[in-house]
Amino acid sequence: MTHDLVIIGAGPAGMAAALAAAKLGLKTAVFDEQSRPGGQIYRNVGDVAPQVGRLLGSDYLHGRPLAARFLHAGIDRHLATTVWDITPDLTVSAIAGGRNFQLRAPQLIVATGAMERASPLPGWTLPGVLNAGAAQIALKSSGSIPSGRIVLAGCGPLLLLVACQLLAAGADIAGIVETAPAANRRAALPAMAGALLAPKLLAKGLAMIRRIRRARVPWFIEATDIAIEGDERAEALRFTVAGERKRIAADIVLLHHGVVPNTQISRLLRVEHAWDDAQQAWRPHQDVFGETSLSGFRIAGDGGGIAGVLAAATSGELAAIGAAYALGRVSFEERDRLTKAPRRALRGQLRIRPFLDALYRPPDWITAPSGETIVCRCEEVSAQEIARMVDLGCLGPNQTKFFSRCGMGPCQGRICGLGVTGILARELSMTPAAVGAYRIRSPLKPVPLAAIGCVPAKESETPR
Ligand SMILES: Cc1cc2nc3c(=O)[nH]c(=O)nc-3n(C[C@H](O)C(O)[C@H](O)COP(=O)(O)OP(=O)(O)OC[C@H]3O[C@@H](n4cnc5c(N)ncnc54)[C@H](O)[C@@H]3O)c2cc1C
Repeated sequence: MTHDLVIIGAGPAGMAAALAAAKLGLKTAVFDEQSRPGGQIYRNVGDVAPQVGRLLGSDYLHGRPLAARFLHAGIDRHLATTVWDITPDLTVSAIAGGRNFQLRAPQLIVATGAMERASPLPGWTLPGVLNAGAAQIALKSSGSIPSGRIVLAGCGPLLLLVACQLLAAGADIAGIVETAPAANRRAALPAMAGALLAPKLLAKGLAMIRRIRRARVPWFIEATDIAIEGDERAEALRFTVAGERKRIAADIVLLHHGVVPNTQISRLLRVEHAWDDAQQAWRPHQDVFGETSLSGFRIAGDGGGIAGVLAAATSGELAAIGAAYALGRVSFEERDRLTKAPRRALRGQLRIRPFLDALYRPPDWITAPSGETIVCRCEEVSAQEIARMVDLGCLGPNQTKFFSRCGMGPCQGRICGLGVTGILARELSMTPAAVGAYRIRSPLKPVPLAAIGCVPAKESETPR
């Protein structure tokens, strides 16, 4: 084997893991499908135009030194490289520039982060409707903002952050429609004490609220019955607030209902997962060094549970220390000495989480949609069709594939998976944990047949 460690993902978790591994003398290869390091939060941070960097804010620019250190640490990087398969012996198959190659190391850290939860509601498949994160990606990657009147709808800190960043970029925001139910605030109260121990994060939240208020953007809370109107494309957002029907004309609707761990790889490798009720998502079982139920396979960052950027970097560091210990490069005592500070830091970084999870818990009509709303976008399967499958004897998400091809499109169930579990759990009066999740198979991402038809036999063929 040519490497000690393979890391997938060059976001804060993957970069921190790679830097810690390099410091401990591990020969590490890092893969990321983006052409630059940074992940979601620090996307393009090393190359962003100064004025765009300024409007994205100090939290974004905070990633610049990390990305620069990563690029100059002599780490074997494979950017613009998509991982599409991993076998239980930790052989990673990836594709770059149309060429497929494989690499295997005794330790693997998967730091593939989070993805936005789908927002299946009437009209969400119309042109002009995007995830809020997609608008942020365009801003970070090319400094561009959607043209026309924009309405943001959903819940979560990222919704407000994107609103502030778009306002700073001069976008025309016609309204913000929050969907977090009133009960969330009551549920979040007991977690307030933990949040008060994270005053900087609370202050950032309050600053975003002040920024939006100053801009006098029409702002609605506790909205229900949301639907996007339009024939050929989005024309308006309709919703109900305090029993009153409302409508905001819009050219672009940005939806967001929080982020959830990207568990495609951990599902592919069949490691144990648990249903996290607070985050309404699955998370893989891990020890403090990120190790899963498959020996040598570790997860770092938001892919192991949503905890934010600082915790992502800390968990990357811990996973690298765990890998070095497993490889015999550090002693038991050394490992414990090295992990004291990051473990303490991680406890602090997680304090605000219960408060945020309770305050921004998505409404039931998003986690378990109903009616004619499309849930599986790839195969165009509606919520009521999925519910009907229960009457036909369908007991779990994998059976929905046979009944309707639901989850079998190019996204491999990434978008619809949680919604299908939610609908089945409601219809069967079972918990999501009992209903289960899609069984994920490779390829994780669409790959050209021509590329995988010529898998190189030797690791030496790995492109540098
Ligand atoms: C769209 C979006 C925008 C976000 N914006 C913010 C923000 O502005 N501020 C904030 O505080 N939090 C933001 N978050 C939350 C955020 O993801 C983090 O807390 C933080 O980036 C997590 O770091 P990470 O290293 O775990 O994962 P990420 O930063 O997501 O990094 C994961 C990396 O893995 C790579 N990857 C994934 N799958 C593969 C594959 N198959 N092959 C190769 N590479 C792969 C990705 O390209 C990515 O670079 C955002 C989340 C999303 C989904």
